[in-house]
Amino acid sequence: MRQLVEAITDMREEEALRMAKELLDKGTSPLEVLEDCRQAMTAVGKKFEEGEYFVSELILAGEILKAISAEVKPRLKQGAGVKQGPKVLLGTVKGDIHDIGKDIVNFMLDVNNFQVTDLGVDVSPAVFVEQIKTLKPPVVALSGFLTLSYTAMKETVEAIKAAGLRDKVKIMIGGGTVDQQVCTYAGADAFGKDAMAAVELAKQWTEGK
Ligand code: B12
Repeated sequence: MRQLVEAITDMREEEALRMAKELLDKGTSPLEVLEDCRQAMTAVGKKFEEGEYFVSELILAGEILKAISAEVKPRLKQGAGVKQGPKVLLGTVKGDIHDIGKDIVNFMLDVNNFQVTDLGVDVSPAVFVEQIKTLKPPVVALSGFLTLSYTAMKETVEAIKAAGLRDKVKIMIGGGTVDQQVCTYAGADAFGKDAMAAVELAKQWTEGK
């Protein structure tokens, strides 16, 4: 597994994809493969901070991760079919275009039978509000990887409040360095450190409903 982390970190795109496929084919848990990807992304982020990698490497890392995610996703699916679970409205907040973490949250919720509406990236507070009115989801999930996104999360929560909808939804936030402090700042109900945490929170908030 260590080798996969290294292949991604060193930008050996084809090799990384081949390795990931081989691991999955021989029965390695898809979640373990995702964990390797996460570790590699942390290493890539560090190299970027240290000036060894540039935005082009971030883009390539994003592409490698998307390709691997596409292999992982079908293996996590426990049979397609009409989703009947509670609705979750998901999106990356305004000003932020990171979507890899969000996409993983999307498919983990999806395989756990939630009906996810993914609004994509750079989603303005007004669009979240509009979609809450239309879809009436019990859970809203905001993703963001930039420090700037904390403000966007706060603005989104405030817009939901201003629209009189705050008591109709539970709001979770996550992505990158989001923690309890950011959660308090943004006025969200909880933060989750990974996609499984998102699933746990959504279950907790909707059980019995
Ligand atoms: C790939 C990447 C990119 C790609 C994104 C591609 C894509 N399609 O997403 C591209 C190249 C586009 C990019 C652009 C930029 N990036 Co960038 N990027 C990254 C990188 C390397 C990885 C992020 C990632 O996808 N990680 C993989 C996922 C799987 O990680 P994860 O956190 O474990 O995900 C889990 C949790 O976050 C959680 N989660 C996610 N969302 C949610 C939501 C909820 C509700 C819950 C509960 C949980 C949850 O679940 C996920 C799955 O388990 C990070 C470095 C890092 N270490 O994170 C920098 C990083 C986030 N980027 C950074 C920067 C600075 C930028 C740019 C400003 C660079 C530039 N100068 O242009 C731009 C910003 C563009 C914008 N407006 O958004 C900085 C942010 C610094 C900061 N504090 O603000 C970082 C930290 C790099 C660094 N160390 O400096 N980036």
